[in-house]
Amino acid sequence: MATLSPADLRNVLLAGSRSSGKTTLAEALLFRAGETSRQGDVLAGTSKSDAEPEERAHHFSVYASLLHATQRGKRINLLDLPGAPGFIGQAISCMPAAETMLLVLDPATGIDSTSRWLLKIARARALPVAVIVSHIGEGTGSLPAFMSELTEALGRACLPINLPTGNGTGVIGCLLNRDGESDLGPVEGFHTKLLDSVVELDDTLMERYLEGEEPNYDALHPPFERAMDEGHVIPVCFTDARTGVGVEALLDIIVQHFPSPPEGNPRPFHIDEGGERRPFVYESDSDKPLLARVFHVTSDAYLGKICFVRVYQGTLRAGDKLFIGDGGKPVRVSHLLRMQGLERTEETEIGAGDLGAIAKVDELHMGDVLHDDEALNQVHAEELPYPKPLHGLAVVPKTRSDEDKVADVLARIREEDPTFDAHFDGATGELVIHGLSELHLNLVIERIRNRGIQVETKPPKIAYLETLSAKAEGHYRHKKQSGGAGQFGEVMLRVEPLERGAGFEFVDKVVGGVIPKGFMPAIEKGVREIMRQGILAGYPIEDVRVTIYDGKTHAVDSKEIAFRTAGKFAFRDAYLKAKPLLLEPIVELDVVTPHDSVGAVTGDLSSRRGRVYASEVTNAGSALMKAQLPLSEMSDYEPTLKNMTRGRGSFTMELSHYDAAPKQVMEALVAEHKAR
Ligand SMILES: Nc1nc2c(ncn2[C@@H]2O[C@H](COP(=O)(O)OP(=O)(O)OP(=O)(O)O)[C@@H](O)[C@H]2O)c(=O)[nH]1
Ligand SMILES: [Mg+2]
Repeated sequence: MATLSPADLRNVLLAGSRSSGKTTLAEALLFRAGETSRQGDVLAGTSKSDAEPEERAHHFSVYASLLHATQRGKRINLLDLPGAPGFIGQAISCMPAAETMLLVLDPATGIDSTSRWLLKIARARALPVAVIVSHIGEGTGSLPAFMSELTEALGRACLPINLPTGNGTGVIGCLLNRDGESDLGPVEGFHTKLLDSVVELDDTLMERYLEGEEPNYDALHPPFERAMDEGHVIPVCFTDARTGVGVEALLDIIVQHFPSPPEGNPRPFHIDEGGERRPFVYESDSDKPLLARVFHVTSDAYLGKICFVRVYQGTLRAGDKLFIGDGGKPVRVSHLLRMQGLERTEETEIGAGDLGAIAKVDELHMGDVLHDDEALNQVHAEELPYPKPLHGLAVVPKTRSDEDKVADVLARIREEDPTFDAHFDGATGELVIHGLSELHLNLVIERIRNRGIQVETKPPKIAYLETLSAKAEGHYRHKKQSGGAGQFGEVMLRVEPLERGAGFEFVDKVVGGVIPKGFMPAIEKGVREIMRQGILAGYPIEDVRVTIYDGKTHAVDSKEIAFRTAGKFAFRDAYLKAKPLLLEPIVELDVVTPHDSVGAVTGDLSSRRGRVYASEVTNAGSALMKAQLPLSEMSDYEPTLKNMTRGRGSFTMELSHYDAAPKQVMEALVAEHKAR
């Protein structure tokens, strides 16, 4: 496929809440652009992007898919993202690959908590947004109310660029056209509002416009595109992906009006030099040194690891030897792919501004920066705001061989998904996985089982922490001097609480060499070991300063193992005197519900030890509530919320902080630990 100039490319994300119509819209865009001969369908299992077994089984997206279509000689790269809140990690990792986020909204759902979360992240990263209102074929009677909800949520920058007509059987443009009637009223009013906003960014254009001159496309494009970059205009388009209404128009709008790679806000990179950090601005130019970044990772039975990359600057060529970050040794990139869902074609090169994939390079990982010039060794991409995985599940493989295979699959999923974690919990002997939601974890389990591996799961274990709330001293003498080589080590230490989140500090205050420096690492190792295991209830101990202030050594029998043991038990001695506490994770909850459910939702939250600290009702009748509550009280929240709100409530949650657990909770956990 031809390498296009960066100005002829458009990279867009299809984001939004579950079932808002992203995948169906992607199929419609591909079909209308002549890329496919039949429009695929999610329910029939024929869509290009929901092609993985788990997606075919459930009829919704689980993995981000990269697709492309050509319209008017320009290539649109589409990233179709899954909408369930548990998969938001993929939207976050794909954001740096695109110039525009198309937020697809079904008016029947309104602007739920996932959409609000996506908007917040996009805004914080200066990623321009356009709103696609889907499902207009189902009638446009409710659209005026929806439009006011939209303005309330996104601000006055939200302005239609086209409008539905004939009760959603057509669309009519309102940027370059002022005539006609739409389902939302005369086109002229919308045209004037949009133009008033756009010309504000160009003084000369503004003057001529005020004198009555209608600007043409060439005059309007630069300020329009800038208005999108600055968030001054958030264009709204109307579509129905089932009937095809507005789809062709959307293809045109994307290529004619939305930012190309050189026009869009540059995605943030920085360069670290001589201890200083300054922004690094790339140029969307295929002849410059290469700068690319991995934004998504998948695997394939035949090709192994596939890394999706965005080329920001320069050209990625098959056969090139490239540097990964400042990793030193270059790696050879032999296979470049252009993706159409799971279908792929080999490419010889991917130019600046374009998206593609690299196969079979094991050294490449999610988020890696690739380049071909040692001068770019210190260029780093900005950190992405991934939420912490909070839902836990213990996985029990059936047989020894399942155990090995599970470890393999989990390692692969960890590579692909920054919001997934898997680790072996030494304290409980359990293999524990963590993800963003129950659905997120269920799909991981399904993926394991789809590979013929047998596993059982156990209820989630909450990630409690232990800490202490007072200063105390501890002492332990480890002595084994009967028969054979002896062991001796004696440690006196002090423990004291540190601020929440401070972690661990280890201080050596021993004077006079009563414990030689060489044994300090062994003592620290012993302390860390027992802190990892926990003492009170088997959870890791955090936020503690440990000061070693005295001890004794034996000229012959003192060795590392003896001090490790002494350190461990001296810590235990001190810890039990230092008023230990259990800390529980508290989450920040954003709930969107119809306003008449506020009472029920609040009541339910307080029965879960929750505190609602903000509640606001929008003109459209939705209530936006903010609450904090212990993560342990969140089980079954999703079905309960759906029940209380006739299916309309939605929520997102993120870890807020850790707080001391109430006495009853602590006692129950201590008892549970003793019984194990
Ligand atoms: N009538 C109508 N139905 C639509 C439209 N868009 C999507 N649908 C239907 O809505 C359902 C969900 O559509 P999807 O395209 O899978 O939604 P999605 O946004 O990709 O969903 P997730 O991948 O779970 O986030 C399917 O049954 C579609 O056929 C539309 O514009 N009009
Ligand atoms: Mg989808």
